[in-house]
Amino acid sequence: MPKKLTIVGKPLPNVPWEDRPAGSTDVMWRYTGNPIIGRHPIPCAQAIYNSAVVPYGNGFIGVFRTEYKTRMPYLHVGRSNDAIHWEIEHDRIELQCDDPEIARMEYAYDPRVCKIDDTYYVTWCNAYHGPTIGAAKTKDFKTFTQLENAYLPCNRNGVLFPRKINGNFAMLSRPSDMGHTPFGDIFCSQSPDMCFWGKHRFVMGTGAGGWWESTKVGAGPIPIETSEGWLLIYHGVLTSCNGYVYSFGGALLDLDEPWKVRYRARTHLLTPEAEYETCGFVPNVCFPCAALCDPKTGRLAVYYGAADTYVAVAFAKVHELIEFIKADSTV
Ligand code: BMA
Repeated sequence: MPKKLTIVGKPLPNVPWEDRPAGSTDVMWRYTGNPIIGRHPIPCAQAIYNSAVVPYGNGFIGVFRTEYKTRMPYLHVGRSNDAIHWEIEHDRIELQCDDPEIARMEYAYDPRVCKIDDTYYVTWCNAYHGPTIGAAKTKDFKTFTQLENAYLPCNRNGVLFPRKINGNFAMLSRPSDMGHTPFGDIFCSQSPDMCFWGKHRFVMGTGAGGWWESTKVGAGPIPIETSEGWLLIYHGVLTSCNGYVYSFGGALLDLDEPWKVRYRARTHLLTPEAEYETCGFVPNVCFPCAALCDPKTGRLAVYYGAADTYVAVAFAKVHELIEFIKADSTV
């Protein structure tokens, strides 16, 4: 890795990894063992996808979007020694909440998990008179305390930054509608306490790169702090004759004012091509929700939902990704 690039974070020598396949020039490539979670992984589940993982103890832990055979999604904890083979708990997460007004759990999907200091925050798409961003905190992944919903409905893809920025928590989100939302830009909001959110700033809209992101964009994994800015992997959506197509995009945001986009790649980083991405409940979906990174080597493993049916992993090297985004930037 070039000396001048610094990646912030604890060493993660056991990050899952495979080298780029021989002959490939892609900036991101798929794990050959994909999908890592297949159909019906636990008895109650139709499928598990769009899920978030983090390092925990000597291994890994995660919050998994578990779609029941009612097709209603809920959140389950999963554990792994290698971040590839996952044991998913059969019972869903029960949130502790002393306010019955927000405690009703109708559904929960597309979780992200963010460690800030010694606390893990979970954000997800929550039901409160429409979809909005629910939030909870935990230290042990056994007791989860529900916090206030961050925004008014409708909103999706709430993604926290892994540290306070200028004294405030910061979160990306994507205002939406009650349905499948044929529009959507990314905004950044701030909060002193994870309760009151404000200072809403526009980050990025659709279409800068081309048709692959012309319908809507939404933040993906927790941004990774580097000396070149916050590395943001996001999803960009195209509307085809057969429906939406979800691809990965990449951008670098300003470290102090993360609503300012410093660089944004014109071309997608990964687009549905593998059979587990193009065939499933919703074909042509690659939906990134988490990333594991070893700062020393720059090895990056991105976790994504494939075709609203599976969990899959893709790899990249952070310094190559940053070079790619800068060289290909529309900004
Ligand atoms: C979005 C969300 C995601 C899903 C995607 C593709 O609106 O519902 O959970 O992966 O659509 O169906």
